[in-house]
Amino acid sequence: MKRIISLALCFLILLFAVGCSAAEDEKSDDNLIVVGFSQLGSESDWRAANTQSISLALSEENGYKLLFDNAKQNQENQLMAIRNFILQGVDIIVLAPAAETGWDNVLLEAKAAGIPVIIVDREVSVEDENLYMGRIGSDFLKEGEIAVSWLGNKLVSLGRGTEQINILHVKGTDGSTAQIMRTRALEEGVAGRSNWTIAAQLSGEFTEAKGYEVVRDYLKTNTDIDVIYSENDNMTFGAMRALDEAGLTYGENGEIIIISFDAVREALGYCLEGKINLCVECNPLHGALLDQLIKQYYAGESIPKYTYVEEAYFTRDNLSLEFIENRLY
Ligand code: GYE
Repeated sequence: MKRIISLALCFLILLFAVGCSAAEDEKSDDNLIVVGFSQLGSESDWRAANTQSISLALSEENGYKLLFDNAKQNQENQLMAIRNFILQGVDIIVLAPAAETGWDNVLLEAKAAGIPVIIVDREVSVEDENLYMGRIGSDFLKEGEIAVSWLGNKLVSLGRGTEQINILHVKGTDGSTAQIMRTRALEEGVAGRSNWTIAAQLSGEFTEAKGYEVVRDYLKTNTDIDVIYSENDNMTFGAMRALDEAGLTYGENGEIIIISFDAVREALGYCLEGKINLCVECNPLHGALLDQLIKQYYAGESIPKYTYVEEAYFTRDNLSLEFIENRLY
């Protein structure tokens, strides 16, 4: 009998505990800011670092409930995800858009539902800029201009300032701001220099697999290249593999100068080894800034329309192993 009573008592205590924690959960959930984050994909190391930065900053301990959707590089999936977030009545929508255009309707729907939208990373091109509250990201044109002017100086320092220079251009996802602006900087740079030519423009979609494939196929018929301008590190890794297979040399001691964007840890390692000549940084750490903007918004403060992240560029000369090891991405 004693045993039965103590069992029943345990059961009651358990029920009470479960009830309490459920109630607590409900209570704390109510106080959390619910954020629906439509991430465009997981195509690159940069993207993984961006997702991680935002997930860490918008944690439950920091007052958020994060609903995450990975669109796998497909804008249709992003439209669906945003419509789902609206249906679920989230407090804020964060959008990392695959392409610049095609957002007007869905952003109007979010606005009609009274849900503010913050854009991260690439830009959206919409008729009414009030369709989103603010954007956090990079100045992609500036990144491209840094690369072009570095190349000009590098060629002069090698005594090749007036030589004919053939540039193989490996482009990121067509229609994304990172592609549009990095491409614009290169095309303007080439237009302004009579001895530079773009040998070909290949579409590598920001992935290592595609970067490898397009460069490998190109090299089957043409190996007369002086420079590879690759719009992200993962495509660069693919291009390096294709060059190795074709028996072409590159980097500080090779025939082909390699310029890469993002400056993720692996690329900086290659840069330090002299295999990549220039890494232009694209900073994926948007999490803390995003958290700050959302908190400002809830405090009734106005938030800036554009917040640019800080970026640098790296060559073998300004890198060290210690710096690379301590880097967050
Ligand atoms: O450079 C690339 C990623 O939009 C900044 O997208 C981003 C670019 C980045 O996949 O690696």
